[in-house]
Amino acid sequence: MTDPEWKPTACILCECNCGIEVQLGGDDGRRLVKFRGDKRHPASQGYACEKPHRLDFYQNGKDRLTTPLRRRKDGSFEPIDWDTAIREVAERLARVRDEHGGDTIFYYGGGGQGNHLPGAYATATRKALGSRYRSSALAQEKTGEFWISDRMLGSMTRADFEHCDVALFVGKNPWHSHSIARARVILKQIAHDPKRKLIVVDPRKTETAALADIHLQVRPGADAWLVSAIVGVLVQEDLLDHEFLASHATGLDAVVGAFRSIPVGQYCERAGVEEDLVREAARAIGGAERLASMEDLGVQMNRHSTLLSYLHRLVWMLTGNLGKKGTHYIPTPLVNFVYGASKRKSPVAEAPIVSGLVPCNVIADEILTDHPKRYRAMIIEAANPVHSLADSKRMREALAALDTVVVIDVAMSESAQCADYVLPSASQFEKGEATFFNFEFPKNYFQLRPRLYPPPEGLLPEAEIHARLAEALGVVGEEDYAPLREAATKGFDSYAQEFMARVLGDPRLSGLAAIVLYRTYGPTLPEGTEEGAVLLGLAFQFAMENAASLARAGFDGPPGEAAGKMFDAIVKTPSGIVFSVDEWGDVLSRIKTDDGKLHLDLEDMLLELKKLEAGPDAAPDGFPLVLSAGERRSFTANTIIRNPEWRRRGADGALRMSPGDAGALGVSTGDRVRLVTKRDNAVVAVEVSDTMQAGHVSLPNGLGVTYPENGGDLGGIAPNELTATEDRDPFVGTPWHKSVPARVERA
Ligand SMILES: Nc1nc2c(c(=O)[nH]1)N[C@H]1C(S)=C(S)[C@@H](COP(=O)(O)OP(=O)(O)OC[C@H]3O[C@@H](n4cnc5c(=O)[nH]c(N)nc54)[C@H](O)[C@@H]3O)O[C@H]1N2
Ligand SMILES: Nc1nc2c(c(=O)[nH]1)N[C@H]1C(S)=C(S)[C@@H](COP(=O)(O)OP(=O)(O)OC[C@H]3O[C@@H](n4cnc5c(=O)[nH]c(N)nc54)[C@H](O)[C@@H]3O)O[C@H]1N2
Ligand code: SF4
Ligand SMILES: [Mo]
Repeated sequence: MTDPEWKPTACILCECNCGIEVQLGGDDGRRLVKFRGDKRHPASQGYACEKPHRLDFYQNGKDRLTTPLRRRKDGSFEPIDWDTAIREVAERLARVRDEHGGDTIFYYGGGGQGNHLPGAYATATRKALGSRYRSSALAQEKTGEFWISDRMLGSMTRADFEHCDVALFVGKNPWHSHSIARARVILKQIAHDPKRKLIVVDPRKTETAALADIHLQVRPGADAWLVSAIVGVLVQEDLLDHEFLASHATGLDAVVGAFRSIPVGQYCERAGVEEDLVREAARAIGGAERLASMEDLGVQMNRHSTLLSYLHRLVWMLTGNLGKKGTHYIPTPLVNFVYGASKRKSPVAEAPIVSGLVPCNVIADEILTDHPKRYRAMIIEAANPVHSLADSKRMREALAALDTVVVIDVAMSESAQCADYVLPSASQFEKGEATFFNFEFPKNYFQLRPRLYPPPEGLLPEAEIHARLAEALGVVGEEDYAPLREAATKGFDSYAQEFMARVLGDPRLSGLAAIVLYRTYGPTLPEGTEEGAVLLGLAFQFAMENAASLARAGFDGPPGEAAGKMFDAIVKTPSGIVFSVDEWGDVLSRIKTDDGKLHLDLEDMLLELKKLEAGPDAAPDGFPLVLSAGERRSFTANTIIRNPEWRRRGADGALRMSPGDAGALGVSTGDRVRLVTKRDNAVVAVEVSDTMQAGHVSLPNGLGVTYPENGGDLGGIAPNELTATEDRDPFVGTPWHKSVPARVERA
């Protein structure tokens, strides 16, 4: 029977987290049976793509974990009860800390596309253990962008595609991957308006490229020549916004000097795109009143990725596209997790730490060594690094070399299969949950989704898991909680006062604030939102830093009061609230460099630019093709849904190949081929597609995961069985997954 009540929640399959409403049904009332976009959600406004209709495959997957597990000596797992699990995990991690130092306990993950509260609670466990190094998926995609952004303007930026007249996407296919709210609606609006232009840089004729006015079908891996040619045209044809640059930027002369002599024609040829088309695109960009642009994995997981983040920023900075409606802006997220490089380096590889994250590609190197500072234990939470990081085999080997691996997940992921202890968490529909991927402008929003129903017996939300771990580690307990619980009964004001004095004012407790909030304020919150308690601390911080934005959203008063009002609205508004209202005029004053100006001339990047003169490397012997390992398609969502049947289309996870390359090999759609890289090889079905250019093959992301009862057919192959950790960016270590040298043989 289906319950006709529509319950608000969110889709968890990509970072947009569109608000949706669901009806529950099935024998136990726990199946997600009907879906619609939630019109009350401030960002998605009723929009949803085809994927949330299949969310029951996540919620009721056959590989959901049901109890804590401990690895036996023979490698198999045995169920244990929670008390045993928490006690033993705490003891083993405490022993590693005492013998080798807390900084040898590495933390990976903290949240996927829809769940960022685990990472917030894990701060307490990490504090209790003295764990200092951590990473997440962001350190294999976004850290180059963060680092460059931080140096050029001291902040992150996003773009207002809804109001732009020229939209530029570089290595990004928003039709499928979204990343901007209501992507398909906005793309169609731009495409169908003759006064607006859509420019796409992608080696494939993607769904987005098919809508474009100008498709720059770059040779895979050759974007650096293409984007420098675009900047070259902007400089050489003087399409710069001199007035804007004179008041808001420094370093223009060095940049103009570097690009004045770029051989545009030669660079276009190297990029495989006609010079006339590149000039047309550059003129459209230079002439735009309002340009909005975005780069993503096509360049961020590719050769020259950090240089490309720099070149891409030059494109819109030189043309003055910041701080006006329809251009770029500096958002006010609830949590700012985008910042630059720290002075500290990773302990073994001495790799740069950007935004607090160790580059994913060095993690295995930091374990598989006899260096005294090597990591000895790892906590993996809401992430699947054995599948998602370069070189899965090496990652497995690294996990096997550790003293203790603890995985906190909902399903028996590839990473959980390598754990010593697996701690099963409530799913994202069985607890209060939220993400911090909110960067809208001028109105920014936040949604705390209440759970749809309690978790089954045996599963705990991460907030509870971390509270129990910290308590078992002996760093916090009833005596700390009691006065705060008492204050909570007297209302918000007295709680806030007591919290400031006892927790924030006490160095022993301040690092444990998340779980103190959960234990003492959580119980006062509306049913099903208890895990939102940590947001109270974040609301305080936001109120201290962004009082004006908060007040414009209706939450005014001194910081404590404004934060209290905002938090109250969050826990009582299940479809999400607008918590920050900005003005376009504020954007330029948010540039946080030392002199408040855009820094255009990054010396190391201009040196990198110079190196392009030598031209692209030749393909290595025996690998004539370029493999993009990890394309977003209609039914892919990282490894969030593991049952291959969830995919309505593309169930076999085929390798896309151009008709010419397929013809030369004598294969057609459905045939199986052997895909070979220097690291390994695998057999996969082929899809011959005229969206592909000759020499380029492409595999979907997130496939080839184990699933019970599928007869061993994983539905596609796991891309990182074929990738290597050393193929990475020289600056921030992001992988080159989009241009892996490869060859294809008949199977
Ligand atoms: N359906 C779906 N949506 C998702 C996800 C998902 O798993 N499934 N994942 C989410 C996540 S975690 C992320 S980070 C985003 C990523 O979103 P995108 O970056 O848009 O995703 P991809 O398809 O990996 O890569 C984008 C494009 O890069 C192109 N590309 C490959 N090689 C090159 C190259 O050399 N140069 C250029 N210019 N382009 C190249 C590919 O053809 C592809 O169209 O998507 C999010 N949205
Ligand atoms: N070759 C190649 N590799 C790639 C990419 C690529 O394009 N090519 N893309 C990369 C990108 S951009 C990303 S973002 C990463 C993603 O890779 P990861 O960040 O490792 O994440 P996911 O695959 O999303 O795995 C999320 C895990 O969280 C679990 N989970 C779901 N809900 C919950 C919950 O409520 N609590 C807990 N504790 N766990 C939960 C799921 O079962 C799953 O195991 O992959 C990257 N890897
Ligand atoms: S765009 Fe992303 S969050 Fe929105 S419905 Fe589609 S997969 Fe879900
Ligand atoms: Mo990602």
